[in-house]
Amino acid sequence: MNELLQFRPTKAIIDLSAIQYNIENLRKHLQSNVEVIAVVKANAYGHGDVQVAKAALEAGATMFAVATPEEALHLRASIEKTPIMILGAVPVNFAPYAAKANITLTVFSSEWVNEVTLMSKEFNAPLKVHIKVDSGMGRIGVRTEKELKAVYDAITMANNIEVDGIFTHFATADEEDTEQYDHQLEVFKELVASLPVKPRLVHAANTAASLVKEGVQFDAVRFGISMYGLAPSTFVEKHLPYELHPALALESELVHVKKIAKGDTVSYGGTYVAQQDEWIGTVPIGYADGVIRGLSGQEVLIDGSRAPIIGRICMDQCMIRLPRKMAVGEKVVLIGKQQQDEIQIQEWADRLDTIVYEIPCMLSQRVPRIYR
Ligand code: PMH
Repeated sequence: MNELLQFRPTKAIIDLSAIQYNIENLRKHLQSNVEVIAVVKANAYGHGDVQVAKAALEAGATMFAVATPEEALHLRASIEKTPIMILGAVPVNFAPYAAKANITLTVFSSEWVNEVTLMSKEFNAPLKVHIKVDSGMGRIGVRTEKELKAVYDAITMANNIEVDGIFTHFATADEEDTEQYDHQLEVFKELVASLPVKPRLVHAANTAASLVKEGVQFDAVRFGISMYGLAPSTFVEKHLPYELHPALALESELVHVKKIAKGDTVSYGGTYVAQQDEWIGTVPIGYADGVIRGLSGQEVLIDGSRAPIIGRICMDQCMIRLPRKMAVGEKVVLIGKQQQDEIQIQEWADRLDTIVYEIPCMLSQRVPRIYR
């Protein structure tokens, strides 16, 4: 959206230099031949796929990962050459589009390969695939050498399909206990070793494994959450090899200020009752923007002080209790820094009893993303 055509003051500000800083530091941490696959699925975890991808490319990422065909095509419309892989299962009828647009697919079923083989004569370029190994995540992938061989052989028999990579995904790389992680790594290594030829790109590590584990970098790492400056878990946060710079801030402004009297109530249900005379500010952001009702009680920053969201959060607005009388137009920081204080995404995640990943993903399309 054109910044000049934004009238509502609510916005997410994305600092692309923070994203680049996080990638550049990852690259210093990795061995020099290890590639960085920037995970930009779900609109780059809510940060904006195209803008993040371009910034990541400048910082040295060599491939992008998304979740769906639609996400891949959306990115391909702006990114001409860099390989884009889809991490999820895709329907057979997407294969011709993938071959044409140089989109790499994830495969784990020989039936899928056989169906695609029937159409592959018409591909004008070979279809690149990465074989997914389910080493213990229990989501998608081949689980045994036999299943792997069946998929691999089916691809070898097809003319126009090329194994570009093989990968797996860890369920517990961000936890202190390494038992399941160790087992998954073992299973993956065994399955990779059973292939007659090593594919170009073997990859397993997500953010957590890339930052805190040894011997798991293989040819590439898939860097998601910490590209955006967020630690995958409190365990990883304690062991980070470098400081992360959060990329997202969420800001708005007061659109109305009033004094209410002791006993007055605020918002739906009248659940908030003033205990004394109070100054209340209205902020034009609500649950339709992703500031869900569970965030009632969460503080915001205003003129360097903390002010709580009071009463029920409405669809498009919420109210905060001000430390004193303030002017309409006063800046409100819901996520990010103001003066000496900062509200981190972790604080929201703790309040909502969830993980940091969910927070930027839940900021809706209505919140314009502004790039700095
Ligand atoms: N690779 C795969 C296959 C993924 O599913 C994800 C994240 C990543 C890499 C990146 O992980 P990171 O952000 O921890 O670096 N996937 C998800 C998910 O499905 N739910 O939460 C995160």
